[in-house]
Amino acid sequence: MENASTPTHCPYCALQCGMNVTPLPQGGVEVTERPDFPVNRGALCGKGRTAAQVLSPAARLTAPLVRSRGRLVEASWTEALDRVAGQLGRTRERHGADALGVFGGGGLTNEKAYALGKFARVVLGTSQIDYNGRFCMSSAAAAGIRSFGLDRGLPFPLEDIPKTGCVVLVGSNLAETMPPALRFFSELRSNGGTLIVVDPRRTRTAEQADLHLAPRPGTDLALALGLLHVVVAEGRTDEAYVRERTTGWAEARAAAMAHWPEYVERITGVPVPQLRAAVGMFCEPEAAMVLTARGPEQQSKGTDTVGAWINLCLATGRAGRPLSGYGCLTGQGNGQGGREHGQKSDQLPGYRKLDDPDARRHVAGVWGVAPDSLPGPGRSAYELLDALGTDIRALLLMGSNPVVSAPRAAHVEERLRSLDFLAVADVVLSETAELADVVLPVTQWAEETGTTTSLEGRVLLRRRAVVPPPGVRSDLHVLGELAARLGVEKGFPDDPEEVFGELRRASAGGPADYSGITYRRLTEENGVFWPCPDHPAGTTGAAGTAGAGESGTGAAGTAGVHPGTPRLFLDRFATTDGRARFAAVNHRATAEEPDAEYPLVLTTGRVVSQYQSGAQTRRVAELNAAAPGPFVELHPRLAARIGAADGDPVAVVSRRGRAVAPARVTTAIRPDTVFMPFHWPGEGRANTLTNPALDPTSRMPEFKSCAVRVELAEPKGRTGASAEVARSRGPQ
Ligand SMILES: Nc1nc2c(c(=O)[nH]1)N[C@H]1C(S)=C(S)[C@@H](COP(=O)(O)OP(=O)(O)OC[C@H]3O[C@@H](n4cnc5c(=O)[nH]c(N)nc54)[C@H](O)[C@@H]3O)O[C@H]1N2
Ligand SMILES: Nc1nc2c(c(=O)[nH]1)N[C@H]1C(S)=C(S)[C@@H](COP(=O)(O)OP(=O)(O)OC[C@H]3O[C@@H](n4cnc5c(=O)[nH]c(N)nc54)[C@H](O)[C@@H]3O)O[C@H]1N2
Ligand code: SF4
Ligand SMILES: [Mo]
Repeated sequence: MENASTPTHCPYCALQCGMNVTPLPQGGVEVTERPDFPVNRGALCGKGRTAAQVLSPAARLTAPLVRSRGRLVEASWTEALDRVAGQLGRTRERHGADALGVFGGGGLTNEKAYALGKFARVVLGTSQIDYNGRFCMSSAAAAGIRSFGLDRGLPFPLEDIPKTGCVVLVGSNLAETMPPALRFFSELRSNGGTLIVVDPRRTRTAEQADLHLAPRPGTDLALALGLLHVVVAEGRTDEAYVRERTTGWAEARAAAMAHWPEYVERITGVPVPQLRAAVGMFCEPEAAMVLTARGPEQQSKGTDTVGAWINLCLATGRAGRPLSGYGCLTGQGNGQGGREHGQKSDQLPGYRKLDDPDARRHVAGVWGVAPDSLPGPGRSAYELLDALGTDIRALLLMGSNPVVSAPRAAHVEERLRSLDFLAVADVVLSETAELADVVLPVTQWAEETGTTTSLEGRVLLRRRAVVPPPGVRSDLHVLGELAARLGVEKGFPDDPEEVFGELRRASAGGPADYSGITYRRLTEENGVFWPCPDHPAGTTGAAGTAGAGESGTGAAGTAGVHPGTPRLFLDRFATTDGRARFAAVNHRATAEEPDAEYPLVLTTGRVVSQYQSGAQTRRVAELNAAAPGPFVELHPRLAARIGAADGDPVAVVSRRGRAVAPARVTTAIRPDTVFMPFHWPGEGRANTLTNPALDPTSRMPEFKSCAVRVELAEPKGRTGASAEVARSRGPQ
């Protein structure tokens, strides 16, 4: 098996493109096309194509590291694991279980996310676990649960997109963030459908659109309310649908009516004729969709903002109907599954709630512990990071690089440094791993088997395709060894299929029910959409999972097993009464509006050739050549005002700190807004500037808007990415 080509999936984003991975006889590993996977049909972006380079021992960690006299030095696995378990145990004795923190990631497989959540609650007994998905799509998840009773990013497969009439893409730059998915939108347009893109920048995605709306960052809520106002004023409400399938319309309608188009134009900068044009394009065809990504979600009002876009779908009868609906384009490789199986602070596997007594009983039963022994909900990701060194004394981190990716990153870095003990499991020496007391080098995607759940809600099997270098162990192995050292001998197997078997049982009967999914099925089918209970379709009435009957996953559907659920909500929503709930929302300002001292808005995001904190992709030469470093996108008028030419180093200053990067002068951005990608550490780190103001429901930080000023930077050398870091203690 391990000399042949193995069909598997990309390690990076939530599209989870299919690819073939082949170890080469002369050494090295090749990634090739895999046309049989319907989502990408063989197409890969540059990151996927070059992913195998990070498997090379030259790019990654191959031995555990422990801190000795201030420096990280190689150690044996026994020494490293003893040290982690010893420190966690001692910290717990001295300060209690909640002094132990655990931080996970949406890139971890379902098996790992499940095991990590179980490890925190059963072995450590701590409530203090959360993960980076909180920084990603948590606002859309919260809004989906509020309106539909269930959060699955896309309630339909991507293949439905070309067949609808109009798609509104809100704050997604998928031409750069999910390039192979652009095909679905080009097909939509060649089928006669239309694409509306809402983005403060004229991105590569916006260039594909029939209509581009460019609101000021942080004003999508007003925009959606304004569009709903026009819908009502023009008599385009679907009254029968609203009556039969929703509740809460009167209040939502009243809120929209208070948002006159002219008022909305003043808030957003989007001209009234464009609002009317958008409503026409959205309402005329038989079916239409709204898809959101990080633009509207990463706001301190992200949940309400997504709620307002869902309202637009509900008022026009465009949810829970064929080829219509609201969806969130989830980002990380396992961004969907990673939010379902218990690494979130308030959650148990199967998307169950930690404070639900029935859920506690069920999962405690599977885990063989008393329900009362399970801790309650803990802090959200930023709040957890902010508590490091005070309430939380020791942290185990798996699958995230917050030194680069967390908001107000210099403060987070300082909090990490103030810990008594930090252990990081990673494949590379990330900027966060550099601060650790123990670094555990782990196996990666192509070296291990495990499942991920794509942005479509499609559970997929990533297969082991190559032999890992000696010296690395799997995350599951690490958790098992730590559990044993902390006195829990059983329940943390190395074998991912065994973990998945337990996850199936733990998820059975929950909203994200995986109990009917097996590794065998996943090797035979191109993924299975959850919910997929362990009995044939139609034999129980799992709330809101209607539509199961018309699955498209093929063979298994006929064999007396549940076929999975590609399309949700067609008969009813997952609420107790089966109706979708309008969200009662009003526009409000961002947490930090521009003022005289900080007159501009900074927004942040991604470029096609780097992934997230860059920990993996900055180790690939071809990607670095394409995207060598940070930059500040600014309008020519703003550039002229501060005297900056294209390429000049400019300083962006916020209340959190100062970052310096070359200017990229372009008319593709609003003159009142600057943009920075967040993939790099050091003086160009965008997150030195960002505001950790949190959404009250989702606890999502406001990555997409903060107040800044921009000035020509002084000659290189004296900047330092942040005053906050300069004040903190040096390396341990
Ligand atoms: N190349 C690459 N691909 C990736 C990733 C990566 O790091 N690199 N990461 C993956 C992950 S985890 C995620 S979450 C996805 C993210 O995928 P996207 O959401 O597409 O990525 P972003 O660039 O963060 O944001 C999208 C757009 O939002 C716009 N925007 C900024 N502020 C606002 C606003 O206030 N309102 C609106 N409407 N738009 C705004 C930005 O200009 C940007 O073009 O990408 C995934 N794919
Ligand atoms: N300013 C700004 N900041 C942002 C965003 C933004 O738009 N603007 N977006 C936010 C979003 S959407 C996200 S998702 C976060 C992501 O930011 P991070 O959480 O930092 O995500 P990654 O950079 O993917 O970090 C994953 C780390 O885990 C390692 N890793 C990969 N696979 C495995 C594995 O299987 N096991 C282990 N143990 N480690 C592994 C990688 O090498 C890497 O070091 O950033 C957020 N930060
Ligand atoms: S689009 Fe996403 S899943 Fe596909 S190859 Fe690129 S990074 Fe990988
Ligand atoms: Mo993300």
